[in-house]
Amino acid sequence: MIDTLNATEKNIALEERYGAHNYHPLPVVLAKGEGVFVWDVEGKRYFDFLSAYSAVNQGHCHPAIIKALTDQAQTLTLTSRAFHNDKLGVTEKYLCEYFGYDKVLMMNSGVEGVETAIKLARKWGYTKKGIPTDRAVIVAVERNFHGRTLGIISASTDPDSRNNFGPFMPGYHIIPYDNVQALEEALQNPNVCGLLIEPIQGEAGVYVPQEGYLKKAQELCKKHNVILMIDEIQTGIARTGKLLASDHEGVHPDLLILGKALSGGTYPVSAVLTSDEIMLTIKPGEHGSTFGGNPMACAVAVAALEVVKNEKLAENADKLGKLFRSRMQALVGKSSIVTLVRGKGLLNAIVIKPTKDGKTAWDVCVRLKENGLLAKPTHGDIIRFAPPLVITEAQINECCDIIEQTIQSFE
Ligand code: IF1
Repeated sequence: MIDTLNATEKNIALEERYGAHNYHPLPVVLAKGEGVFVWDVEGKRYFDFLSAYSAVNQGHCHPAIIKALTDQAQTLTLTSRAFHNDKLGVTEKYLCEYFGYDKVLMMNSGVEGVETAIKLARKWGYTKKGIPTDRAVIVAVERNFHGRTLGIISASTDPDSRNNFGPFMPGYHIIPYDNVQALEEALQNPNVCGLLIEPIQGEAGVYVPQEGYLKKAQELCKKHNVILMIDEIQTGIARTGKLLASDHEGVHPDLLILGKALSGGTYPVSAVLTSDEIMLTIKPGEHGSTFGGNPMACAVAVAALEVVKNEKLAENADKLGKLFRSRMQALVGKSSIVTLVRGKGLLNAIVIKPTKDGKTAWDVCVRLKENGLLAKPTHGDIIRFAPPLVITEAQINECCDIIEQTIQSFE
């Protein structure tokens, strides 16, 4: 039976038969990536408008990052932290100077960075703020997304992320996002050690908080001696038109969490950056990871950040994001199914109202695929558009043409 299938169907059938069903991908099988483009197994080319959820900001297979990866792979890949190596210290210095912090702790996946942040906040809460043992509270917000471990889905308000995974980790107080009064009230609790927020809620559907929310959060955290922990795993590394989304409000997080594009999508690299006071509360043997900060991770992280700086990706994201939103806004006026556009830099989303015959954001994404552009819906009616930040003005306009023509085909 399998022999009558084409390459796309064969690959999908293998995943169906042998893989966990923990995703519902669009029916496309990718085989090659370069810059803003990906190609499927049938040789068809697409604009990638998801960028692996903002992990490929520098474009697929960026030559400078791939060179760093392959050179290091032929030299020294992993020493563990039982010994020093010639890459970690220089990379730690590079990261601290690049983002303006005293120290960094490198991990692998984004969620490991988030878990590390929570452990640091609690450790600091007990040893520096004097919170009674096992009473520390982390304030998080509704519709958050910080990863998939039990420690952090314990803070989730999304049924899909939590249902039937209990019992959950205690020690969270969940408040509404983008609500200063709720924040003021929550931080009164002397047992609060940290506030964990995204500067823009990506997975929730690119929710941009009101101007001044981050600044107010920083002021309230200072007032109540609480660590402001900002998760820039998806919004950071130039995605929103600044190096960090926090930069739009001039906010310097007490503790910064990075991931995804920190390696340009070539390797899992995450990092937590903070002050000596907070970082040094964790002593030798109290936290770690086999692969955390390994020479491969160090090599690609430096190369990936050099690309961001040298190719002025934040400036490009800012300029082309404004162009993209203005063209999408024009679509809102003309279309009966696009009801809203929102975002910052090249992290944007449109909200799709089901058509009269019941077509949804999913159907729009399937047709976008047929028209040569890959995007994925989130929470049913939202389509996130996040191309690699190396995209050109001509390509953005070509992609807006594709989006407009596709939307109009549903009218
Ligand atoms: C999936 C989206 C989901 C993140 C923020 C931490 C993490 C993520 C702000 C954890 C990861 C990924 C995970 C992936 C799909 C994607 C995602 F928001 F980007 F769209 F799920 F919500 N903080 N986001 O966005 O980083 O451990 O994955 O490296 O789990 O389906 P990770």
